[in-house]
Amino acid sequence: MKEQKIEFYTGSAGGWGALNSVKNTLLRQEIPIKGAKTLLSANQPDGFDCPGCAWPDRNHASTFEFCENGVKAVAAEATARRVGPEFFAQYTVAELADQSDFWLEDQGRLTQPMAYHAPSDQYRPIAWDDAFALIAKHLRALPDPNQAIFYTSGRASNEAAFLYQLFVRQYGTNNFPDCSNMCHEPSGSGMRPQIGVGKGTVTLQDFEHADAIFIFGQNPGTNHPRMLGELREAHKRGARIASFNPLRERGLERFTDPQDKLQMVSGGSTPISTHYFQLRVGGDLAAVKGIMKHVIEAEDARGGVLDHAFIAEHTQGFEALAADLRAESWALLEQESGLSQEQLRAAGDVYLGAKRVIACWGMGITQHKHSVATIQAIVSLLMMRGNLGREGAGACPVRGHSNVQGDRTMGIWEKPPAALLDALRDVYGFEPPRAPGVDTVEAIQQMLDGNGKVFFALGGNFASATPDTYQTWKGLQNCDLTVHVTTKLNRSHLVHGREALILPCLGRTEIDMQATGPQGVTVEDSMSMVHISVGINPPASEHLLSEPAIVARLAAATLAGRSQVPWLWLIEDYARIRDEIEKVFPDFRGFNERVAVPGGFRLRNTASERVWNTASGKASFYPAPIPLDTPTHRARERIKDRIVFTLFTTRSHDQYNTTIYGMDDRYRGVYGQRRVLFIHAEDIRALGLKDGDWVDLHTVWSDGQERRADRFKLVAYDIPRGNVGAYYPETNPLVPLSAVAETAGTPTSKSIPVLVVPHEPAPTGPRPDAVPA
Ligand SMILES: Nc1nc2c(c(=O)[nH]1)N[C@H]1C(S)=C(S)[C@@H](COP(=O)(O)OP(=O)(O)OC[C@H]3O[C@@H](n4cnc5c(=O)[nH]c(N)nc54)[C@H](O)[C@@H]3O)O[C@H]1N2
Ligand SMILES: Nc1nc2c(c(=O)[nH]1)N[C@H]1C(S)=C(S)[C@@H](COP(=O)(O)OP(=O)(O)OC[C@H]3O[C@@H](n4cnc5c(=O)[nH]c(N)nc54)[C@H](O)[C@@H]3O)O[C@H]1N2
Ligand SMILES: [Mo]
Repeated sequence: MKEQKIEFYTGSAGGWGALNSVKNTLLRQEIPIKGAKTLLSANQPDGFDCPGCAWPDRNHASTFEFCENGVKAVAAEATARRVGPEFFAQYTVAELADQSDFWLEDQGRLTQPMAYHAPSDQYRPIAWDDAFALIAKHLRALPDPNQAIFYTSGRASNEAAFLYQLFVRQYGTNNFPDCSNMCHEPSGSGMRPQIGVGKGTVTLQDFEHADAIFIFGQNPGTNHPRMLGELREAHKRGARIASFNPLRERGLERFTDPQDKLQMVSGGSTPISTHYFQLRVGGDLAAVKGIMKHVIEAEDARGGVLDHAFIAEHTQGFEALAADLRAESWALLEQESGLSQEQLRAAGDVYLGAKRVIACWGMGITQHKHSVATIQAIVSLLMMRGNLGREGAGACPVRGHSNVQGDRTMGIWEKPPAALLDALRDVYGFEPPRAPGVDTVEAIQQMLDGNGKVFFALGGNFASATPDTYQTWKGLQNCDLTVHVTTKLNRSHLVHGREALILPCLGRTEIDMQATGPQGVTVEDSMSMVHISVGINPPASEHLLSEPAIVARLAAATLAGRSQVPWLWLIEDYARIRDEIEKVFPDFRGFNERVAVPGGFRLRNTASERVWNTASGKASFYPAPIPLDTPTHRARERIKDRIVFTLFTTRSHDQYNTTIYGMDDRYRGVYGQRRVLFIHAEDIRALGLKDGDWVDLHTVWSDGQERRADRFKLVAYDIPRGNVGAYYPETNPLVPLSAVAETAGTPTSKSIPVLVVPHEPAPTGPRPDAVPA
């Protein structure tokens, strides 16, 4: 086992550390150096879209953009290791369930469809047609199609997602929980009523013109490394970059571009942030209000600060916002943000000093009770000076999964817009279900209630990614059938229904051969660019099917006699699927021709044209009171004699969501381990403990249920007092199902009230952790 240590990281993000890590990744996945060809094809016009993050490509037709974590994502898929029937014959499912998430994924690529065999508690091979027949039998037997649940993770291509939503709606339900429900749902929920689109308004070119870039609750050095290139260029141009984060993330401080030869040999690096605001967890709404209050006060004092023309022509609600800001107390803003009035005014001056401002945000904003209000405040801030719908300015929610935005565009949505349902009716001649379906948290509740009978997942790792882990597991185990379309073994395959299937699919890096030849799929990045992705590697096994083929064959088996859609003909040539997409979505007119251009095309974004698709035809300012009733506030009201901490859960540098690549978190100085708790040194003392002590975490919640996660090592860290941080998914058992963002339903994974107690072995009950250290 690797040495466990905590060692403060003094280098910049990127640099030789990144190159070394790539070398080790290739070795570990047993990818020969010629496998480097795979890496060089990522994000190339004739290659595949990187399955890592959704950050757009600088120039799709130029040289390879180096990205350490992109390499890890590609290598994880291109690994030489295999999990076939011989593997499954060696273990019972109970034995596999004793392994860590890291071990499970590390075994390699799945090669054949497998079915759960209860008498032996093992997975055994099954023929594809038999698998489809089994699912069809279950689905057709349900008295109500709403008893089936169809999850999606954001790697599915547009083509797969389009067929999937068409199939499921023809089958009869809108039950489409997806990873987006746990991710950027609040961005859409906040922006749609406010500015008429649920997506970011900027393009990569806007980053070349911005004078100031605000980054709220996002860790690009780990999760969107290619964004650092943009930030570095902006910094060199003299743009100001203001970061808001409870941790001083290395990637937001300094960066060495591994492609910059001079920096690499000279040991140089470029600073990223010009201003760093280390606010309190959940304090962003108060911080943004403080910045806005400074702007209003500047306007009231000297005038000429606001963009009055924009406000008059394009918006409504400004006076109410201004009145709310004037009345707000600095003391409250300071207390709730954890920043001083001076700091908030300094941030306000960065905003006022810039003609063009971009605001970016990530999970540090979306995973709170008041996330929707926070996002609307960020957009209001932009609008005060007309920083929306013009060059170099706008809103930039930085998406996670590489096609999560495209999946939503294609209709993977439990609350489908009427226009989509009308179009499906008109094009395909059936009446789609109109009632909304369940989101991710509601889906778990439905399974727990015994009313979710069939659970089908197009990708992802539902059992590990969702909140309230043991509740989720109970829900899944309550199902008659669970099915996972997947590339690698994960926890979700081991926490299964009475019957269960694992259906292995092609990854994006692989050649997808269909009747008319090799196929490409399309994806949409975080800035609404749609482009083609073509795999170059031979498939990991001859038995794999593509995701579109799996969906089409399942639809054909399930809807036999009920559907006019020529499912099997469509998958012979994916251009035919794109023709169907074009029939349903007007924005995709000329889809096949437009996507054939290297780099693809940008989908229309009305807000970036200052056209407001809202009820009022205008963009709205929304005044937002500072919430004083968050779960932490309430827990502190109840428990006065102990410290109630606010826990946020986050990603290490060596993971992709629930996929753990390794045990290091280099930029935060953590090596060889994951069960650590970042905590202020004074808080450790206040608890009567020492740095390095082992502790357990107990959620403070009021439903009488015990939620704990055990055995975390205290790491004294530069973090605000009263806040603690730890990695996801180890901490998911702590997130109550009922802790969700207002109006968006997103689990509040960045603010859980917890007690930190000295470690004691759990008396009974389930294993305390899904991922043993
Ligand atoms: N390599 C890699 N790339 C990825 C992923 C991955 O796991 N690995 N995941 C992908 C996915 S699906 C997503 S959604 C994105 C996620 O990318 P990010 O949005 O960067 O997600 P996190 O790592 O969860 O946390 C973001 C940051 O929020 C900060 N934070 C925590 N609480 C608060 C708060 O209250 N306020 C503020 N201002 N900051 C806070 C944390 O310190 C951390 O720096 O990345 C995508 N890309
Ligand atoms: N506590 C806490 N919980 C969180 C978060 C958090 O910050 N804190 N973040 C949330 C966020 S932002 C997200 S997006 C979700 C992620 O939730 P999911 O998207 O469900 O989870 P992933 O870990 O990304 O899924 C990984 C699995 O996808 C499968 N896979 C990989 N590539 C492919 C492919 O090409 N096709 C198919 N069919 N399968 C593939 C592999 O089997 C792998 O095991 O987790 C959420 N949960
Ligand atoms: Mo995400």
